[in-house]
Amino acid sequence: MAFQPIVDFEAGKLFAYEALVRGVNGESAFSVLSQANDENRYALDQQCRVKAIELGASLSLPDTGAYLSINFYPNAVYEPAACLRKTLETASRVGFPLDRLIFEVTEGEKVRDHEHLNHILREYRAQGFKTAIDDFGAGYAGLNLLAKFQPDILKIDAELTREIDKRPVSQTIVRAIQQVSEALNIQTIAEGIETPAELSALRDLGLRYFQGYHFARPGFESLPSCSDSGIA
Ligand code: G
Ligand code: MN
Repeated sequence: MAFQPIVDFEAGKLFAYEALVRGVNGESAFSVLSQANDENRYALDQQCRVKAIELGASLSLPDTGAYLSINFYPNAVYEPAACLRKTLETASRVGFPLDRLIFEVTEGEKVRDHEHLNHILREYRAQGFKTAIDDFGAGYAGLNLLAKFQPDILKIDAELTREIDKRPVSQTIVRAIQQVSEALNIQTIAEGIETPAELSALRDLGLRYFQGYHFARPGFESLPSCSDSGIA
């Protein structure tokens, strides 16, 4: 597992660390996940969560004041309550506070059944976890999913933030996403920030939370700091 910071730029503090699965030789999440099939995807998804929470606890992540954000694959979740049992057991075994967990659902995988995803997100919320829609603007779930379920957090896809300082159309779209989110009381995180110019353009659009190489690359089995960017 690698961990990448998400910063609260307004408060000058770390907001969360996203746990990202890595191969034994540092292969990307995409490479690891594409080796799973319909039979073992559920077990892999479970194992990733267990590992993220165990490692987060052993790196004293809760002491940083940041949340731990875990990705999950909706098609790997059969029955959310049963699926969460192992997560809850792990958190309790290693002493990881449950109110410090965020679950991100990625739209990258075609969501076969919106009702199923809606059901999962509602169950996670009922358990007191924060919920996030990942890669918003890419993939399949987009506005239809948002109309059905309003998560705590929307993560705006890196494709939309890439060189946003030079792209008036992206600015218009992100401005609109920000307005919708504010009206729905949803926090937004801009993903994939690589340059000061992107950060500055997004700050002008009212964004507060950021993730990307500009702040820190994912740290393999470590919690990178963002002190170079003035983040405590
Ligand atoms: O789909 P999701 O947003 O969870 O994917 C996160 C992936 O994006 C991670 O594998 C991470 O290494 C990568 N990533 C994070 N920040 C940046 C960035 O600023 N630029 C690029 N190119 N990739 C990034
Ligand atoms: Mn993610």
